[in-house]
Amino acid sequence: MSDGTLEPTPEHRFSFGLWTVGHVGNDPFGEPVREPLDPAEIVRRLGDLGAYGVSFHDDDLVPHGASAQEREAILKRFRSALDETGMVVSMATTNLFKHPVFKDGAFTANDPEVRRYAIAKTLRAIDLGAELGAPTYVFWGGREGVEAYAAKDPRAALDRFRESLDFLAGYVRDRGYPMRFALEPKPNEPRGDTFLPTVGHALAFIASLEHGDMVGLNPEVAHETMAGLSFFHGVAQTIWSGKLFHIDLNAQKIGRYDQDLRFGSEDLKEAFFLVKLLEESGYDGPRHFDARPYRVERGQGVWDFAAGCMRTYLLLAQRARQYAQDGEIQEALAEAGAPDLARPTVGPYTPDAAEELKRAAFDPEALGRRGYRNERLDQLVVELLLGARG
Ligand code: GLT
Ligand code: MN
Ligand code: MN
Repeated sequence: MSDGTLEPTPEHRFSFGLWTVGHVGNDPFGEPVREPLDPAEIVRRLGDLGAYGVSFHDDDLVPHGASAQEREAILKRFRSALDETGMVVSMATTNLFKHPVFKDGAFTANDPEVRRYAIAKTLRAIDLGAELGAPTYVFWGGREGVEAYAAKDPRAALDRFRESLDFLAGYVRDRGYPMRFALEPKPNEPRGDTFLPTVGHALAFIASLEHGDMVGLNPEVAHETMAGLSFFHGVAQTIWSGKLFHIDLNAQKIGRYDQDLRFGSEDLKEAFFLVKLLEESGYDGPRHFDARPYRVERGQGVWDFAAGCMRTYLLLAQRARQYAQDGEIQEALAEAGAPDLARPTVGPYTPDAAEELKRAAFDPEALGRRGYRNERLDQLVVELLLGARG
């Protein structure tokens, strides 16, 4: 919850993936433009900026192929950075997309041996996350998809996805780890089509899981926006379903590749309603930034980016408080009928209530003549965001 200051503090629960500020700027067309950063250094720099947590993929922290001694040395360095700064590990996940073994998918690869390897890698990564105290474990199915539709029956793919998650959730329960799972939908990229492409698909899928109560969502701004959907509405439905376990904040233009831009750098109005929702809903999880500095940045530019994500969030939270106290906005909301949507319409069904409703006298012509003055309401929101309301 934001407390009114524009200085990020651990109470604001801002966190960043190691792969975000640590991104070296490679893209499908270009080579890296920045040097890799040491995870311990990332923890220190983010701690200085007022963040409270970091997240990582297994391989971000312990590179693929590291020996047991190397693993120990890396973890020791990382832990001391956490201890020194008071930063926490807010989430952990598995890299199931980079290595060629996953080119046909991980949990939904056609080759059963690849699927078994993906589950084994995830079991080890869950142990690593648990060892470092991660309360949430994210599943982004980067390679869980297909280009050639004939190559995969999507129903069989969903069976295998479910089987894997049931198995892994069984493991977490059995081990007694205090950890929940959060699925991260994405419509496409790097696959032509991804399974569980949107918040809605993922919510429906969770209802089919054996341990569905410990599985929720990690929606990402960029991913729903790529699908042309309202992220604000997607998150609202996730909260309404009791499934907002984590969130990936960034920015995105509709119709582009996954841009992962600095939070609030595109579509400020959508970002405003998102922050207002998070702040007013009682969501107390991390405000996690899954974004990358522009490729033109080096050095200090990376930390400008990180500070910008947090500052924009706090500015929007400040605007949300102002919105609640603005008399004219509250009046416009009443004229739009916004508070009336919270009133039950007919209550629970009874035969008498149905009969009474059928007998009631309505005046649809009069109802149809009502104006809702949404133009005025929305203009007030725009003016609030532009700083024109005091
Ligand atoms: C990757 C992806 C993100 C996911 C990360 C977690 S990895 O950067 O683009 O959206 O959240 O696997
Ligand atoms: Mn993400
Ligand atoms: Mn993304």
